Amino acid sequence: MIKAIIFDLDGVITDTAEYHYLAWKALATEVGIDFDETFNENLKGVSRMESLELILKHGNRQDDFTKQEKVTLATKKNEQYKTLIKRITPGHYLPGIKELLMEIKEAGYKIGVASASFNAPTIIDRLAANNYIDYIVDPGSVDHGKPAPDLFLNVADHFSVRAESCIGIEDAKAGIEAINRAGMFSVGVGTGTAIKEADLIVQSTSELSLERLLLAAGS
Ligand code: B16
Ligand code: MG
Repeated sequence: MIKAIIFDLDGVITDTAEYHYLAWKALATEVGIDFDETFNENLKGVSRMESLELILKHGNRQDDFTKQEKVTLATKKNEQYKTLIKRITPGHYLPGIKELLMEIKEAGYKIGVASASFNAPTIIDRLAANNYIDYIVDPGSVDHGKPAPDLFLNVADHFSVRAESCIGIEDAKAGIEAINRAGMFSVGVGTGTAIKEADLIVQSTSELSLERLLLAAGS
């Protein structure tokens, strides 16, 4: 029986991917690396430092910086990102998500957020979504990011529910793998092949409803 529904943030609750893209693009340009939106898909759901490594590798510059210099680069990207997310308002939910959160909350299920982002609490604040969300994982508190299952399992642990009693919703390949490895029912949002391993696939967040989720999960 389903007891908790766990949301990814970027690409599921709100569309911060564009802001990550703009901030990484600016940083990459500074170090002489170019990348497009197709490459950017690889960064979705991936942690800040791992994203930087992927970008440097893409530009064949992974050995050109010390660890400290890499931290400085990642911090610089994050400062730019933090400026961009100041634009987020309570009007910036992805289609149908606010209504879905309200529906789930009213029905008495637990709602968790399993995002790789250290900025998740700020974004949830800016959306004014705190009333719906019972728990946000601190990504610094788990050993491994997505595609490892840790972030999702941490939420189940917090709610004292079994993984089989959770539905996880994601937009990224790494995120779907994390949910599947956690042993939860996975829901993929999107049109590309990234989410093809999900148990249920929808093209847009507007197609999600509590009834559809529960039916698909057999609950
Ligand atoms: P931060 P999600 C992920 O969010 C983003 O998709 C990914 O692009 C980003 O690098 C990661 O959060 C870390 O974010 O730099 O803000 O800590 O999809 O897991 O909600
Ligand atoms: Mg995401």
